[in-house]
Amino acid sequence: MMAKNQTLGEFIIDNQADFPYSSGELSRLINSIRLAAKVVNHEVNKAGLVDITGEYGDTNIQGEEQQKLDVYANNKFIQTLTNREIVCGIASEENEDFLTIKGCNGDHQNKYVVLMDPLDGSSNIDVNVSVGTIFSVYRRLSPVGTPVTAEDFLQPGNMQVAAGYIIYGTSTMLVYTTGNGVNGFTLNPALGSWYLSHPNMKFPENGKIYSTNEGNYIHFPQGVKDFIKYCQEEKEDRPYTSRYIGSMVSDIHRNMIKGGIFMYPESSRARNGKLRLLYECNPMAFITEQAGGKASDGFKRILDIQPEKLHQRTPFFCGSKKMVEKAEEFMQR
Ligand code: AHM
Ligand code: MG
Repeated sequence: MMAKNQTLGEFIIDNQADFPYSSGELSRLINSIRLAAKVVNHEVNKAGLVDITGEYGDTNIQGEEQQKLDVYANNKFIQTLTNREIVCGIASEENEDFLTIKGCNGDHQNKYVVLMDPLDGSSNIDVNVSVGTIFSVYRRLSPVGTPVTAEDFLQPGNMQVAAGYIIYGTSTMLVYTTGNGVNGFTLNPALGSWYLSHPNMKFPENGKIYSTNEGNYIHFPQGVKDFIKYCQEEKEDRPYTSRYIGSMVSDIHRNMIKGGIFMYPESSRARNGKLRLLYECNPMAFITEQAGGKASDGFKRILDIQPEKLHQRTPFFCGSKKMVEKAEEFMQR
């Protein structure tokens, strides 16, 4: 049931029975994410006021320089998730290895692992452009009562029980799925409440926006070059519009509402592209499929890839079904 002006809290209670394992734990997990998101949102909004932005000095596992807000968001989400008796392990784009979380009795009774990119697109912070948080949730495979293992995190995306993102944009939204469609909630910052603003979100089957970093054109595989030329051709409903924020959450969020395709392909400089399968592509692919769209590496379904490493990268094509199919057609020629 979807009441008007429904808050996220009410929505979670109303829809608890739809969760794959309706023990209430997953609800509590989503609850802790919405809490951390509010705190991070508050900090992101202040970024222009206080001297919190800028390089932190540290380099993360990807060899990129971390900015202060990445670190802040990472710590905040870890802290909030750890304080609840739900999560037995967390893997983050900002940490080299996964973290093992013990319950308050020092045991390992908790059932879920969370993988996240605490602040994606953080190079956009300094210029006041939207950033996002991405999260992905799995049931552990290892026996309850034992410490988590790498296998708990290296599950294919089709095993996700929940995934979502927070977009810190002109308004702040939390969009998530538990495998039963996609719903979007907008934060009222004055009250600190999330309201159901985008029930049952769906990618239009086809679209007119393509989003990719065309500066890399020369390094793209021929299939991507040909698809881009197709998008630019004056024929039928083309040329399409090009829109690229450089903040994946925002690019995909816009495309989900308006219809479009987002691409971060492999290139002659980066054989597997840039984006991480576990922290970025799998959760966005789960949401995309739940919203009727499609997500692929150009050849096969993202959610069926068996991960081998935590920080594995993959080419990524994601968006309106027909557009992704068209891109695949060019890739596979
Ligand atoms: P990040 O995790 O270091 O922030 O990088 C991921 C971001 C995505 O949000 C975005 O789509 C992409 O990097 C942009 O990369 P590029 O500048 O190469 O186009
Ligand atoms: Mg990222």
